[in-house]
Amino acid sequence: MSARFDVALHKFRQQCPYVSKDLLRWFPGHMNKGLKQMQRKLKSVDCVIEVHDARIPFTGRNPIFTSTLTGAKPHILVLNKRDLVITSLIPRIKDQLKAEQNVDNVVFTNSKDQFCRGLKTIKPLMVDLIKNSNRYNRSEELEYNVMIIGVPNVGKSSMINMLRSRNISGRHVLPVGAVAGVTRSLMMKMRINHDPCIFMLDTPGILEPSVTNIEMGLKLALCAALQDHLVGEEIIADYLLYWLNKHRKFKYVDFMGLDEPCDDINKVLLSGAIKYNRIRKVRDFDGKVRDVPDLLETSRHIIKAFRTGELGKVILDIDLLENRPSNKQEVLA
Ligand SMILES: Nc1nc2c(ncn2[C@@H]2O[C@H](COP(=O)(O)OP(=O)(O)OP(=O)(O)O)[C@@H](O)[C@H]2O)c(=O)[nH]1
Ligand SMILES: [Mg+2]
Repeated sequence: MSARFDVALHKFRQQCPYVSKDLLRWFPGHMNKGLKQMQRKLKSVDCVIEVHDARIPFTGRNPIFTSTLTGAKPHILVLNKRDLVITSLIPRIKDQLKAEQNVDNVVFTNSKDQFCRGLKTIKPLMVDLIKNSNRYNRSEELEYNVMIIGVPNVGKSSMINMLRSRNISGRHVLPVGAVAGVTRSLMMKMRINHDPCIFMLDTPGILEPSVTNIEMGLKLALCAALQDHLVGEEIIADYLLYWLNKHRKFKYVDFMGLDEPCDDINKVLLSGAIKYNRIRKVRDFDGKVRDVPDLLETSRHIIKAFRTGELGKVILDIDLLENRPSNKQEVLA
């Protein structure tokens, strides 16, 4: 934290910015179709891996998964993008998921790091779970089918690409991308292991058809599970600013060229636009061209900085973590 300003002098919003639920609802046709295909495919699946964003371990998981897809099958919850979270909190998150949601198998991964220890534990864990499960109609089948599910953009396709053994032939890799909705249809079936023979089925990210909680929707938007332009970049940037101030995370102050923390998104964006020369030309009513700060581009800039970890590692769900640490400890983490 910078010594230039006295945090005690600042009062920050304690209430999440209000946003219409309509902006946070995104359930296009491909999700509806994908969900039905996934449900039909379930009888040929031996294990379900649910991938979610590690920055929101307690919110944003699609309840339709629990009610229709994960129920009777062995289930692993993979919390991906571990590189963006405060790792010292991982054991407590695991304990709480077990205690509150009865999730036994939780693995934290970084699907951009081929040496990630969490990634390495997934294959043996799923083989073990399948071997110890009742496979019903599939008990004679030698090959294992594993379905990867999750909300958009959490890293499902990236994870399958990483889990493929190096000795698997074929150079085909699944398309991945920073925008939600890259995988739009079921199901790329990809062999990831020879012995035992394991196939993974990639699926499109599926959100809940309706938003139950505005802050949960904003967290999903901030983690890029919805497409930014549908929610509005300036709205996402405002939620980010609210969250950073509330949790005393002040790396944005220098990043946006400010002298001290500020809770007004327009002032923060204006300062950032000047610092990064994000200026656009507009023609006035009298025909003269003038320069104005490009607040949309600057919003994109601060959102990207958050998503790449430049504004610090976070657990956006920190308020939902029981016996959470004091602000002082959080800042040091
Ligand atoms: N920092 C970080 N980024 C990751 C990680 N895993 C994936 N990504 C990035 O997250 C973005 C989404 O990855 P995808 O693999 O396309 O995610 P997906 O869940 O398949 O997305 P949809 O197909 O749109 O549902 C890409 O920009 C990846 O590079 C990770 O562990 N850490
Ligand atoms: Mg995908």
